Amino acid sequence: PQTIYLRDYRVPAYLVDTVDLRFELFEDGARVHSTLAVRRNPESDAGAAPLELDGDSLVLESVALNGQALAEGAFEDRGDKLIVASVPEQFDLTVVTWIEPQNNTRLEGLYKSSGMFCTQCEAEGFRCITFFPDRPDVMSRFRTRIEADRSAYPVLLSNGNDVERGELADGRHFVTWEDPFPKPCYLFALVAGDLVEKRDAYTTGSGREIDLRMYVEPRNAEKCDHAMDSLKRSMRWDEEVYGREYDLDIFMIVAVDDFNMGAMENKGLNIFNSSCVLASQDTATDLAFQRIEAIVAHEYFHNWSGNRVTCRDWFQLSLKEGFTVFRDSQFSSDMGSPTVKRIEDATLLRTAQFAEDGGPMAHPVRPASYMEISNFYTLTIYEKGAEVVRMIHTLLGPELFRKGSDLYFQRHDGQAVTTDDFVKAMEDASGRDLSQFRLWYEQAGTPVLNVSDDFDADQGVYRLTIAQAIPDTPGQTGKKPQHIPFALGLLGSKGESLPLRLAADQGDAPTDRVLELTQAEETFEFHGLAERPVPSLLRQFSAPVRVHYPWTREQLLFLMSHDPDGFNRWDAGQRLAVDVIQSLIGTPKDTAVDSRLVTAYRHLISDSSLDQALVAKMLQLPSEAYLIELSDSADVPAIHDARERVLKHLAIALRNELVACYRRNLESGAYAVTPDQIARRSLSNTALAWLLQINDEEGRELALRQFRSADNMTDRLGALRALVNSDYEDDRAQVLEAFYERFRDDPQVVEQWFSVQAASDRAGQLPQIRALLEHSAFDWKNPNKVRSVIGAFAGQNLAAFHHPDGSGYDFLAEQVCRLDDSNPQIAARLVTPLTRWKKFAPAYSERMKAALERIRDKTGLSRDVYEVVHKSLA
Ligand code: B3K
Ligand code: ZN
Repeated sequence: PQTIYLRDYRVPAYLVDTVDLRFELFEDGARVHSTLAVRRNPESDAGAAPLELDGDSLVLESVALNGQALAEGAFEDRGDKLIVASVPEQFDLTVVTWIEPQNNTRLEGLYKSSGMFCTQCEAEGFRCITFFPDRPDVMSRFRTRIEADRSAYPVLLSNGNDVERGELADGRHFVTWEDPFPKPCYLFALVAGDLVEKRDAYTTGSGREIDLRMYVEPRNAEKCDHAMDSLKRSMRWDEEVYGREYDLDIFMIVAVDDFNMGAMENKGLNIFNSSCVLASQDTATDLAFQRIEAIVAHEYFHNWSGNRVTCRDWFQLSLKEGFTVFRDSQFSSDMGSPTVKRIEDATLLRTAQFAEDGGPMAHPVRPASYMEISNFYTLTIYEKGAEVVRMIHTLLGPELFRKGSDLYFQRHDGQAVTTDDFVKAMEDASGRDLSQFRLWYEQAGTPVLNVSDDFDADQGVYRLTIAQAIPDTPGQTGKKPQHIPFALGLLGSKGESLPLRLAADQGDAPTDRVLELTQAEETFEFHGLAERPVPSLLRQFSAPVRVHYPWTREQLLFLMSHDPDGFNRWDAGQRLAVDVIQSLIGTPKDTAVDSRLVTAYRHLISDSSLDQALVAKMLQLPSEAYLIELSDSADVPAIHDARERVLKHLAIALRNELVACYRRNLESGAYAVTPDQIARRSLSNTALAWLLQINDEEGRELALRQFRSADNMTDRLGALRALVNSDYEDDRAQVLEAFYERFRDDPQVVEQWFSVQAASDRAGQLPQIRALLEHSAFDWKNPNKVRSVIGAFAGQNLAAFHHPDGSGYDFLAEQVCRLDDSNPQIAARLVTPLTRWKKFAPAYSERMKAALERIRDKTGLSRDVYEVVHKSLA
């Protein structure tokens, strides 16, 4: 496969002003008639170059120029390109293609999912529908006529407004849609199916009435309310916080079961993975409710950050994704608990994005090259990209940031632009110089900050020295220092916040401030201190960096209970737990666990005056994945064992407190997804899980009772998970069986049922995983099922996946090869755990590498998997 480079970017030679589509949908295929109004791009120096259109898996039926059929020889069909050698300056091109949506297992372009037709065009799926200049800087107005059998496909949808509908012969009908906004073809969407419609309405700030519609399969009709409410909250929030109103008269959401990712922001017609939009108290967990709210918001926010202003090319993907993730995280933060949201974002970043940034696929937020763009929908583009925008927000402050986003939207409305245009708007609006800051887009790798300090008691001066270094990543060495906002505070011995008085300060000094790091090493002096303070570093995780500072356990315990910054309280607890667990790795079973950890957790569990949402987070021990990420030569079974020993030690020591905590947080009153109730359920389910880790009989009874009587999925699944992860084998079998029987007709719940088992070290050993793949509810064609078994096993059941005999690796390699033929995007995603082979102790890494080599040697490897595997082995 070819590598595409950013430096080779050229403006398109031809533009397409309008696209007129006619889809004839049948059971054995679809005929697509496409008429493009094409003209030479005045900004291109390509002159009278041949017209080149992209294509993929198309059967070309005819080509006509200005209505005249082109003779053989006047055009060339190379499969991936349709080339018309000589074209006038301006013309209409009509292309007719035949495609087979019913056989499309890649789920790119037009395909069928549980009987309905749907599309996924980002990034390069439109070329699987018809020949077209499939690149985001070609923006066109689309008119789409869909024809299909009326009884099988009563609902026919596309972007924009429905302008015409009518009957056709043979029981067929048609609907024509018109989207007044020019858009890149990756935002095109079509849906045809037998769907129920849920309607609602929203009145914008300027008084426009918007029709809100959700389309779902009839069995899901009762699972739409939460998404609809989330949508309305998102629309209001984007007006209030960004001054952005919705622009079309209709906003539609469709749920489909077979979908490669979470959802897609097609203009006016968002398409969602069912699991990211459908919810009811009985079937969705708190986590799912929150996820749905965030994804609905994310896709809605794309209407401005992505659709109205889009990307010039796919190297700029983070322009829309980083910014939109930042926007949705601000939204979630405003809707729930800001500290908890920040903890969740930082956890994802530190666990998974840092791992990506330290692995063979590391790439900058704005990559310089790729082979397959689908492989670049990554945590770096999305989450680190969002952190980069967040740092701009921190550096500018909310007012100037808003000025910057207003300028960005106003300046670039209707355009396809670059991340640099975004930064420029922020600079122009604020007057700040962000030239060094731009390195965040160009340099890959996670900066490491080494912090040291000393206290000059005579002068009352506390010196903080911060050195930054960015590790080498594939193709990038010798990196320059970056511009890093570093938030901090200093605490006195009673836990009071001390003034942060720099030498230049006059008047009152703040107790919380943001230092701006720009040098490889710099020292900050804080004056007027009577005693050596305890530093609270990188508050709110103000930059996506690693911080090393020689904290003592005493200092961490102190910060855990005194830091006014909730995020850093949590962080101190995590660092302490990491330190304790790490010190136990490879030690004899009876090695003592630091009793101070028990005391600290006892305090957390028992003191109900603490912020319970924060406590719920603080009680989660650092995950195995995070512990692996922190080590250089990971021995996973040893990490697993050390972590489990700490957990069991805490559970035994705090057994009575756990029971009390469980009872105190038992829900009373009607179920609601509020921060308070979420925290209560999280606490009671954590208590339950811990009690079952130590085979506590009372815990077992509580779990069984909760499983039977729960009125919501969070508690039902919490009990199920606790029992599945326990040694009570009979109970495990019984609750799994009962759960399945009750929910077997609900795919979203069955996915949960699969993943609870696949992620469990008790229920998810390899033979059991293989049995799950044979289960009648498993479906190789459904990405959610694949993720819930294979993805959960390799990504969450780490001790089983990293079995010393290498069987977990072989298993994954086998499944990747199997999926590569049908769905390369999903196959390439599944490879990820193996790509990290260098992180593991030699006995493991050698076997992981061998598994990668087996994938590499498969014949007919897709470009997607090829890129990931070859880069990992390089
Ligand atoms: N923009 C889509 C992702 C498309 C992925 C294509 N492989 C969803 C989102 O980020 O909103
Ligand atoms: Zn997005």
